[in-house]
Amino acid sequence: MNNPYSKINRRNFLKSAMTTGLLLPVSSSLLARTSIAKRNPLAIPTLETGTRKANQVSFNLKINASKTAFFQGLNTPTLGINQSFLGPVLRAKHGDYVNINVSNQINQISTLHWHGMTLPANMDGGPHQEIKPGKTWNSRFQIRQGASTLWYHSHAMHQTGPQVYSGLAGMFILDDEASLNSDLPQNYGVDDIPCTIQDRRFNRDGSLAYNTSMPDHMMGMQGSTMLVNGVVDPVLYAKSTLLRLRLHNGSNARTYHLAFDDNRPFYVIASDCGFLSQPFKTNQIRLAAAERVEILLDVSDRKQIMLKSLASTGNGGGMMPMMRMMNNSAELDILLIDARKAQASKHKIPSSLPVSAIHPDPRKAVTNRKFELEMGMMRGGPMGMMRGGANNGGGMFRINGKSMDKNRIDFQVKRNSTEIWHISNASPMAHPFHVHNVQFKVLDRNGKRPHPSETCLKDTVLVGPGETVRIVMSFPEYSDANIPYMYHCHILEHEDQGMMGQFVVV
Ligand SMILES: [Cu+2]
Repeated sequence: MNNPYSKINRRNFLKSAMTTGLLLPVSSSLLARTSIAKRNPLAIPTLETGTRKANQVSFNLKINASKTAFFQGLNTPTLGINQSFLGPVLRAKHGDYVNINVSNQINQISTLHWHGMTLPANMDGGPHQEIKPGKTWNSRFQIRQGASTLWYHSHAMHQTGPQVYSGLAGMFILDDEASLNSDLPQNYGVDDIPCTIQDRRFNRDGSLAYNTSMPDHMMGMQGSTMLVNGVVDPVLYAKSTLLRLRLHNGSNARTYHLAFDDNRPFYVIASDCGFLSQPFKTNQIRLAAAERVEILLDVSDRKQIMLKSLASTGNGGGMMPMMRMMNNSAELDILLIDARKAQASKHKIPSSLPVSAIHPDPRKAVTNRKFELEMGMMRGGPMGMMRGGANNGGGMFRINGKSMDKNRIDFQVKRNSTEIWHISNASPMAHPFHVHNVQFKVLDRNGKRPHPSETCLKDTVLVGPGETVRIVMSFPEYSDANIPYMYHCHILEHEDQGMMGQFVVV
């Protein structure tokens, strides 16, 4: 994607680079908002539905290194999948047998993980399915879950953060009969818009800055230049007065507090792995790294509105002042929506939504497991972070006292069984906890009911400092005593530094 739309000149770029290069975050709202004439049309990713024979669908993906012109006159070295930055939107249907060839054309080991997908462990694309340079990996599985907005990304051991940051990610949309027959907007790129939201930091030469300071390692990599689908300062020229936005937080670390600048309400219809039971009306939603929500947005007043991330008092609150200061929680402009020429939509906000899969039943749980998320500074004070190194097999980022070890299976679960996991956060910042292969239901947060937007099936849940979140999940029928699935923090720098573990299903 050599962005042909880029109208950002060097001066605007330097403005951006200056704000992003400073240690202390500067709110983009302090700067003059980029005028609409200088904004870049939102790119709609290529929709890749593969080569189909009945319900057999084949995809060919190439991981490659290239350059992307985020800013006019500056070429940024990037990684991409079938394009220079990010990848196409893959799309398949419940019941399909997908066959995906992933060829690695970069000079480092990589993987592609199908985030949110139920599938055999050897097809998952985690750290154990590494693809060496020049090699091709074949992943085959049947889509056995319902309509949802999933995604895919690199999951290479210790390299997930830099590889995703450079561009190895894309959206994976699943359909089912109920969603296809529903009255929801579903005209791709017209009234059904994929939005992969990412923050980046650029150096003056246009290259991406990555992990340049201690806060980057500690808080995860954040930047104050916002991209949607790889476009800086994007504008979506709405074609319809009712938009379905698939909002995907593809950022390495940042949690967004999404709202529109006129505070208008919108309707959450789905989260990570399926639909809510009914649309949930709100004017603000929190979206942690790796989470997705689908919203319906009424723009029939044909105005220009800005999707923003509101300033927050930290990544979940309760942080120590030093960490709160380092956490970039400034207000950010994300996507301008210009609805002045929108055509009247034939859709309306529905009263009910397509029924998705059966939710796991906590009464059937046979096992309770406890997970404690820890960061180094909790033991031995802040200098513990600086020392790094191992203690009890643990580095600075741990789950239950241990850092990830590819050669250690942390536990076994039984196929077709139901378990309740208690995830506690003993660190001073929030962590988005992700489990491979399952869709779970959030039972409670410190004993309180979850937010209405979290009441559908999910694969990632944010756990705030001092919080215990209980989730229930039923493990599918796939089993493999040797190849594990991962569970981990989806702040990719935390994952790379050890906040990850592995389980096998037997
Ligand atoms: Cu984390």
